[in-house]
Amino acid sequence: MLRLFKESLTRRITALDGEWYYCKDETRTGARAGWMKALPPEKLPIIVPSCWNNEPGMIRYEGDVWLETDFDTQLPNARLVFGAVNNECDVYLDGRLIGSHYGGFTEFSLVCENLRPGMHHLSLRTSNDHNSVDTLPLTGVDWFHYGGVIRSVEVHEFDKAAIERIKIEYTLDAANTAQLSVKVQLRAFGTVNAPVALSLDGKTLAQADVSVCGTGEVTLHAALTDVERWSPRSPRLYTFTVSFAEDTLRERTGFRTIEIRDRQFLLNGEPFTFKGVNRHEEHPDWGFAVPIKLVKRDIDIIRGMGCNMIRGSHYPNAKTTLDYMDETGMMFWEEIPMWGFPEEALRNETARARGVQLHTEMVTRDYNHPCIIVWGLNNEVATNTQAGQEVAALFRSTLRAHDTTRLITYASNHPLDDVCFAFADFISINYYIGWYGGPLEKWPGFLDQLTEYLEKTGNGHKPLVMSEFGAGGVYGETAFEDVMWTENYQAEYLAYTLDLFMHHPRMNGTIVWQYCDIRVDLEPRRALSRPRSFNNKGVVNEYRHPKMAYYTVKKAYTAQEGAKGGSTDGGKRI
Ligand code: ADA
Repeated sequence: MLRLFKESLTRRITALDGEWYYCKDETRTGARAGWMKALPPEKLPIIVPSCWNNEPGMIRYEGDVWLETDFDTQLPNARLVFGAVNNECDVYLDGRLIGSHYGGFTEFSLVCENLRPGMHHLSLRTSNDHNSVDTLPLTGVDWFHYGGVIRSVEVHEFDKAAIERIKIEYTLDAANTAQLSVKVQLRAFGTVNAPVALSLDGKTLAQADVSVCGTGEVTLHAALTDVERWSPRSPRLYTFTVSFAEDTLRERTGFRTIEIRDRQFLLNGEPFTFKGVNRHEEHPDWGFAVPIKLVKRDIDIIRGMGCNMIRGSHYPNAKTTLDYMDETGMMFWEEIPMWGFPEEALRNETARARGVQLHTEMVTRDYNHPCIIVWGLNNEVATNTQAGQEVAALFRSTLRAHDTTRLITYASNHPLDDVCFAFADFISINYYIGWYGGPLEKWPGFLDQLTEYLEKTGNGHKPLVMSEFGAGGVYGETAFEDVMWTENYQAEYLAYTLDLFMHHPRMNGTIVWQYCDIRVDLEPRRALSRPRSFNNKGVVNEYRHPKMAYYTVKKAYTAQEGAKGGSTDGGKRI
């Protein structure tokens, strides 16, 4: 999948990005009409990756859309890799169904064996349908249900051998020696007896002879001395190469530790606080299919604001986004799109299974990124219920089965009656006093109550983060009065809350809601609470033009004196 480094110097990889054709299937009769073989003449051109809702006349469309393209292969075997298709996808190759996938923000891929060399027809039935029962996300979220092939599609070709995945596990000691344990998943088309080798900068670190028939796995061990640690100040990355018969694959990581001690976050043993923003990977002209150039610009703007971390609200981001955060030393919180689930939906077995699937796909895809320091279980679900506890336990154990190193949390909007805090390594609270309820001055009293509740429930030893707080300001709207929807009220709100939280003895970080304005659903009932059908709490608008609030956040996050958030790192810019 398109990365910011070359994934393989030898493998034949063809990106299918470019012009495809699409056709709406409002009556869901495409399959019966044989659309997997060829779309009807009314088909229209579409650029992939993209969201079809950004095509003329398609903004309100929710339902099935078919897409098609052609590609050629030379080798007998291939893996079709889909960066993400929002939200459901059936894949047909040369008219035959070869697989399906659920979930709009994680990668999936399909193996195709014994392909004849030459042209092939790829056809997708996709759907952005949601309901209020068991879809992830449900209907009624506070963003827009764009559908489409939102990330790149690639064809990886193989002769006999394929490296499927490289998972780089390590321990790091005080003398900066990394003990590597590199798990390599392999596939052989037939039987392959060959060495698997791990190398760095052309030097072989470890090697093992394997015999693979079908799929196999091998773990290679090596020690790396004098490792330069990854940190926001110095985001050093190491690119490893694995070879297996004729296939090679590269994977990049950085070495660092992340832990909690004495109610503090420690990166490489150094205390730090979160200075973050929530970011939706969205733009009104491209939907979720944001160009890499825009991602880079977003992260540069966020860094320029003095942030050291981003919460990827509310779904896994593109791999290239993670690559760029790896390169720039931006820490990241990644989560799945389980948003606002009421108790009943949390009890739904299909929804739970989908949650487990998406967590597994997220952690499997992204394990090697040093930027990821936090996994988020979900956002604002009914964590004040028994069903909430069951889901938190299930998701936590799912993540822990794949990753024992990163911090786990979830964003709670039940600060004073949450019963799931035991499943979080640190406490994350979404709260909006001064916007949805009560005057700003109610914040200190609320923080006292929260501190008391955490003590009472046995969570007093855990770090505490404000994972969302913010106010809507319509770009360009100003007044002499501190009235809602003005840039000046938004800026005032953030100045007050950031000052309070960053000086609060119990607080370990702030994540402002939110980086940019985002499109929300177009239903009339939303219009009153969401002017322009946008969530206007961005500190920049949807075109990334700064509002007054941007300068407020920048001032708070770059101030070195006095504020806890700026100085618990001993003045160092972590
Ligand atoms: C919630 C939610 C966000 C957004 C925010 C708001 O906290 O997690 O996605 O909807 O509220 O703007 O109200």
